[in-house]
Amino acid sequence: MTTVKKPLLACLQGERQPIPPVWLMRQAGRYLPEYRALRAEKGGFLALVNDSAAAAEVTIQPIRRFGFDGAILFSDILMVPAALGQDLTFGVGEGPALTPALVDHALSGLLLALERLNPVYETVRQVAAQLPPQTTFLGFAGSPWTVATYMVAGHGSKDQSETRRFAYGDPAAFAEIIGAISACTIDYLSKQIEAGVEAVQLFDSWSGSLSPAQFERWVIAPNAAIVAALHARHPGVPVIGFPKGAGEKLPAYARETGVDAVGVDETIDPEWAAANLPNGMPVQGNLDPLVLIAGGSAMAQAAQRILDAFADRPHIFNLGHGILQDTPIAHVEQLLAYIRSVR
Ligand code: 1CP
Repeated sequence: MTTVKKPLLACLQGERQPIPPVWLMRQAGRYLPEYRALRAEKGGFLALVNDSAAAAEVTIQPIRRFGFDGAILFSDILMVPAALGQDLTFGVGEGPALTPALVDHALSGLLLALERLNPVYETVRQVAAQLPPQTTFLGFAGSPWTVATYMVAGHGSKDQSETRRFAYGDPAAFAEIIGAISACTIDYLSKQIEAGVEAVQLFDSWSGSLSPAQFERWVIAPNAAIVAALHARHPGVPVIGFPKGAGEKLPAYARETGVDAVGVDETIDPEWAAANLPNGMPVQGNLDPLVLIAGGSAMAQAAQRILDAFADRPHIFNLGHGILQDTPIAHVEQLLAYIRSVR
């Protein structure tokens, strides 16, 4: 049997690739007409996530269209709160709602519903059976702090102030929430790996709102615990950490959590990241999703700057945050052609 090389997986394992492997955060989603059609047919986002055959199809759609080096499981970071016993809904034109919100309801009052994650593992098995052999399959979960911001407030927010206040006001109760999310996340990611994903990413979308001491306690410490548990159970399976908004705290995050690779958002200068992240550590990022919408020479220049800055280490080309809904498909094609042709 010949084994096919997977450039993204090799890069995550520390081998620099001559052409950086590429995938885009939120690459399965609303900028794709084939996604919108299937979502309408299934009657909404959660119906899509819970229908494993449809979720597998959505995971593969961007691979079929663009040939990205990585496929990311189609699910959501809020499946963990659902498994911990909150009811999850997405109202039309609104963000997610989780009830009861933990700002006024004890964690101990929730009834665990881990079976709500079973359709996700079935999606993983179906995708793993269908992906092209050179494509790396990525699982994911939210990091405890980011997931907690939704569980405590019951909804998304711009500055996470309800959850930050809760964490200062009752750190013992908040530590229990973080502990419960962490335990569930370890189990969830382990089962994704057992079902067939080859690497996992921890999304910490709201880590940028924390003070340095709170960042140490609610971002670095729980992520370190999750990474250690995953490495013990699944040696060799890379973990990507993406602490969006971490800014100058990024090098400490990279050193102290034990992640194998670090995601860099678009607010960070790639040359600063290259100079300040541990030598040889794989980095992922960090094109501004808005310059992908602009396209043309602005996009090519921004992409080149990132390619140059990370030329000496393992680099996975990605956006600095999720792809936006109004991104022209032609610009995604041009970006891929550019990355794969330069040098
Ligand atoms: O079709 C739709 O209307 C649903 C939009 C949507 C999609 C496509 C949601 C609701 N979730 C997802 C899928 C999703 N979410 C993926 C699958 C892979 C992919 O799309 O390629 C992933 C990795 C996520 C991760 C996620 N969900 C994050 C972390 C990453 C990030 O963008 O910061 C967060 C914060 C969420 C919560 C969430 N889910 C959905 C929405 C609208 C939100 C954000 C709510 C808010 O802004 O607070």
